[in-house]
Amino acid sequence: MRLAVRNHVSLWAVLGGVGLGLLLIAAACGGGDADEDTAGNGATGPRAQIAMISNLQFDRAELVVPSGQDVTISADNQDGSVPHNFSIYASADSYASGDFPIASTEICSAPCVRDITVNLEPGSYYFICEVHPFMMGNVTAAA
Ligand SMILES: [Cu+2]
Repeated sequence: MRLAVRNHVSLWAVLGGVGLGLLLIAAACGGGDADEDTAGNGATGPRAQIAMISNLQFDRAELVVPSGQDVTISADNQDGSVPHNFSIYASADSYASGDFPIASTEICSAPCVRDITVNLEPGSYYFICEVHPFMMGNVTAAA
């Protein structure tokens, strides 16, 4: 099960790299409508923030996002030079059973910021750093 998750993280890291390349292209060609786009990915709409801070922890255990629309979550790794990622799963059980995440950033070493965009039905979800599975919390999607 852990192997499956690790492979998946690698896949996402690859996809993230491809995505980053596309985003850089998009940024180079983009217009001036990205005032709120701190990561340069062209996304608009609601945003949420979470940070990885010193002593291997997130800056919050609860993240609330609007449901039923695209939300861009910025994961801001501020933890020295420590690698982290940010993944959302349907539940803790879903993570534990080796399911794929709903969304996942690549693993990057601080300082780095990585965005994911999710569109969640109302409800509770689980977030975790897959490098340090003790770093976790809940995402609540609410209308
Ligand atoms: Cu971590």
